[in-house]
Amino acid sequence: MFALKSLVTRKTRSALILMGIVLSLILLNTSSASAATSPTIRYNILVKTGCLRNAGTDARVYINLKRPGYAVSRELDNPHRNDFEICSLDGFPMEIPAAFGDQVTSIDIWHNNSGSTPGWYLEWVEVQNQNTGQRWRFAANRWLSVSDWPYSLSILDMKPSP
Ligand SMILES: [Ca+2]
Repeated sequence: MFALKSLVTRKTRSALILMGIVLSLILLNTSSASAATSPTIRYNILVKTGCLRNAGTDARVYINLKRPGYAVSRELDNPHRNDFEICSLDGFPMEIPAAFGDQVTSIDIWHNNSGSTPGWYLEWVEVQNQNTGQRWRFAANRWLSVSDWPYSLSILDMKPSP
């Protein structure tokens, strides 16, 4: 009887120790996983290229999303896709630090004038906050080109269209 009791206790004890090891492994794994992923907000950037002759570009295009005191800069590029072709609508998903917040008050957009006929006719940009569903439309309707009016490769501090 005594022998049986001590056997059970020993078994129970080893089972408890094993459970403890498994639990700490799970906890360790969870905490390292959450440390690796800092909080982000998902945005989507929609870009409409105009339908005028030579409106498309193969230049590299960049955007700043801005709110007072904070700007996030990204290149707009879908790898393995020819973006910014004439008349096309291109979407660019992006994750930005949650510290940026939910509101976009203005954007900068520009390109590096690379490739053949890099002049680009931009109709509009729409910034979509995927977390809140909010959207901001930025109307451009102009060339970003060194050879077409207003002879500039950038539009800075664009405000959303009313
Ligand atoms: Ca691309």
